Amino acid sequence: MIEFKKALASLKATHKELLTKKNTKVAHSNGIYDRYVNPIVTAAHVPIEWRYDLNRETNPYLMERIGVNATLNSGAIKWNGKYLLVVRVEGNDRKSFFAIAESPNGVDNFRFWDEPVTLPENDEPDANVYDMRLTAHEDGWIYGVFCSERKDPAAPAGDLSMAVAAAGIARTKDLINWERLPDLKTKSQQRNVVLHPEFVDGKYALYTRPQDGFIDTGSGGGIGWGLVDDITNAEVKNEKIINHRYYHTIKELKNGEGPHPIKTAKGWLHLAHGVRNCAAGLRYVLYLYLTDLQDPTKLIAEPAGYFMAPEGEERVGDVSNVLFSNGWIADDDGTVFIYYASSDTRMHVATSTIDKLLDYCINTPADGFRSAKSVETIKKLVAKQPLTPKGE
Ligand code: M1P
Repeated sequence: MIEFKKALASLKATHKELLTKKNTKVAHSNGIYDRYVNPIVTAAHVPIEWRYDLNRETNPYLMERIGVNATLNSGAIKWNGKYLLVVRVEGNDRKSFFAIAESPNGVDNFRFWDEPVTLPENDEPDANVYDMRLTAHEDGWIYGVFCSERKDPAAPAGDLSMAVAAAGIARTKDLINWERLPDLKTKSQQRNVVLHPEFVDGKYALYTRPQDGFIDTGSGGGIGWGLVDDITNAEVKNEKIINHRYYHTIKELKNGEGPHPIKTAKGWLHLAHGVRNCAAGLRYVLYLYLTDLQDPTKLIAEPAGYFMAPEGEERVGDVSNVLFSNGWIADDDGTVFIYYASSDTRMHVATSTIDKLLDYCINTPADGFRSAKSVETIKKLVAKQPLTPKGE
């Protein structure tokens, strides 16, 4: 009996210590953004009430009854002055679900709300749901667009891994009660679908990612764009590729829109992920691009290469060598909180400002697609350096 009491006290104390741990910026910055020392949401942050039966009669050994494997790819929104993440929580059973974690300052003290999100199902239930992007749309609703995965009905008998990915759509006014709308209809499978926050030509606009199969984007070409008349019965009939993939770049294999773009004075600022293949497997990095304010499909600027790539402990996890982001928050003072997951395992934050991100986007050289061009770009930079007086 004393053992149970001691174990429970220790469990609670350890959890509290983790939740209240202060986060600080990493000393070194590249001038573009600041990383933070601690991950902000991990499996260990998940409430102990979701994992343990705390009743001594029914759980005398204080065993964990429901394990959590990872907390990753989270949508984000500023809500009533708080920084909210709609976290993809993945159980030991490999099922993901959504849960809201809230912080007073955006960089630490994230706490989950009392219960996970109850997401209504459609007629054809989802096997797995993940990677929700939140959009406070000008129509007054907050939309959550996410991946809904189901077993492929065309899978040959005995194949238990073939799946079909579609964009699920739900909306809410309070982030507690969610209305499920029909999944997006498009010509192909979809993942990484994101709702643009404004109407365009009086229609809802979606960033898409057409793909040939569940994993393979194949002829998909890149990040797409499509307009929808009725979000309660959403169908994209025509998709236009607005951010292309190219040979020998960080996104040659596939790419996908991150959170919805931020509206700035100089254009729509986009965060996306790019994927390439190598001997160690797929490598996911983050990149930025800028599109025209009047025509969000028109590319204005795109720096060469990645904006952020996995570093240090970020490199290792369930699916190693992955950075993925589907949430960021732009504060009124221009601070941008970039929420990203590392290696499909844990959540982190990096901070920057709108001004810095625009400067990065506009003034970082674009990809020349050849080694010789990269050398040319460096030589141009060297040639324009201010002369250094001898002795300095
Ligand atoms: O494992 C890395 C990521 O793989 C998928 O992303 P994409 O569709 O771009 O390949 C998603 O399953 C994502 O959740 C995951 O983080």
